[in-house]
Amino acid sequence: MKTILMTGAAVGVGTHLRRELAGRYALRLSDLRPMKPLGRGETFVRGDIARLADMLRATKGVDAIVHLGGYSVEGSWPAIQRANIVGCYNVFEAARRNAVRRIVFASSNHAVGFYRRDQVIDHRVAPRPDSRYGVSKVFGEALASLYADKYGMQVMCLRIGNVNPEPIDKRRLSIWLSPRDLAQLVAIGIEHPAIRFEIAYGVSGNARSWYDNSNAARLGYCPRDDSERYAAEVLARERPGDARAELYQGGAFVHLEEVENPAAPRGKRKGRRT
Ligand code: 15L
Repeated sequence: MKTILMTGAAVGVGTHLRRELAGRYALRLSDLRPMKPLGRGETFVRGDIARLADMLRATKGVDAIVHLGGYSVEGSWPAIQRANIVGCYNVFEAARRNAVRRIVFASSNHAVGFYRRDQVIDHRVAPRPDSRYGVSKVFGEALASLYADKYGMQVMCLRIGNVNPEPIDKRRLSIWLSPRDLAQLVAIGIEHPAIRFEIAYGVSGNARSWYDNSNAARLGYCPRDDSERYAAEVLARERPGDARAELYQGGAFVHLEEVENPAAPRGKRKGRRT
């Protein structure tokens, strides 16, 4: 059984993915926060991605890395820089030094969030980040490309939409990714023999998608879920939003300076306007 390091495993996407991948891989979980309880087949290495020494320890002896760690919404430049620029570099560099050749990188829809909602985009479009956070994801994709070309690493960048058991609003009807479809994409990134450097959209087979996800399909992705079955219910509770957010795929990231951060302590989660 392959051993997979999952960074940023303690919250959000990591929580869903642990459940979906249980029994299929031995999971080495890593996070800043302590994690308990662990499931069968899981081990934990506490580590800060902003410290190379921690990442050298965490990546030693694994078969592949699923890099979810970092700052997961728009935030201040120091926060983004530390977690998503320095942190991302450390994960790739530690992998190289420890001869780990496979990485699935959690990029984001916000790398291309300034495309309009009336456009359908594929994996070849130029990046149009909607935030400092989006810029950091473009940086991660560029780093993946460098490490693939220069060091022969095999990297799948998933421009993840929104992972949730159900889509939560109108925008997410277009970018929803169910946990089991997420797991399918990650498994492709870990297993597919022909991956060098790939970009794919991390979305389910949503009828309202803004993406031409043909690169994922080429690699064998066959989504099992479509947000449409939730559409009537989601649209019934939708309230009109900011006009800028409505126009662009990135939603509120195009105009907020800080976006509600689910990982922040309670009472400190709210977004801040420009
Ligand atoms: C993301 O990239 C974030 O990590 C996540 O927290 C959501 O905000 C998501 O995008 C989204 O666009 O819904």
